[in-house]
Amino acid sequence: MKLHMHPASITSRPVRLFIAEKGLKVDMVVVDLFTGEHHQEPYISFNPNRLVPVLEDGDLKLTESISILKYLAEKHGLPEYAGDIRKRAKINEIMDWCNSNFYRDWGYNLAYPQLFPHHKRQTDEAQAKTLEWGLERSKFWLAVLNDYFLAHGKKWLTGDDITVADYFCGSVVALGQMIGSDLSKYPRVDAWLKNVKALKHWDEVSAALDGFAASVKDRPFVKA
Ligand SMILES: N[C@@H](CCC(=O)N[C@@H](CS)C(=O)NCC(=O)O)C(=O)O
Repeated sequence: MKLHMHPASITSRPVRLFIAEKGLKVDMVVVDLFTGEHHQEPYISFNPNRLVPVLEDGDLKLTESISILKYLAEKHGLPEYAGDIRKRAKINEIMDWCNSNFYRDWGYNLAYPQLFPHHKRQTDEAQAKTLEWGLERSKFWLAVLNDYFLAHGKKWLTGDDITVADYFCGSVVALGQMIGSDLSKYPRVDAWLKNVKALKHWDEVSAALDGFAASVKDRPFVKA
């Protein structure tokens, strides 16, 4: 198996972390996002989305980090994507929530327009309005995560056991650190994220992202 990824990619991180934590045998292939390798052949024929990660397992090719996480867990019979349909339904629910509701505002309307030139809006006014919207909606979603999904007071998102949902959502929520967000106003989110970050391979898998965060830490970000 091969994972086409970049070490500073938010959506590659949960897959790389899962592979490392579970000791899976997957070869890493770096796609250099900084030189635009993903916008050139042969990559654009390989993945017309021009995004990472992509998993290759023989003639199976999978885009989408969530699909990859679930496939890896199922292929190896791992409990992180459990067999019971009710438990699985809750894992699916929080991953869908995180990828659609939360990430859209937290990543694409708040963090990314400030971090990446190709996400920046074309006028100052459009940029300011996007960030204002992204900030308000992100605060709303963080409160939902804190007061609803994590109201059970357990260690992981769906209960006492870690699942692929913690891997995916943990990486997405941790993106806030790039713009200096302070999650202490959301104590259950803060405590849960600390559990994710305490995973043995978190630091090593996050090294490139931490380096990027350090390089932008003095910028004046709009942040939650
Ligand atoms: N929904 C996709 C999103 C993948 C994605 O956005 N990848 C980013 C890295 S985090 C990327 O490849 N960006 C390249 C670019 O924006 O040019 C997934 O979860 O795998």
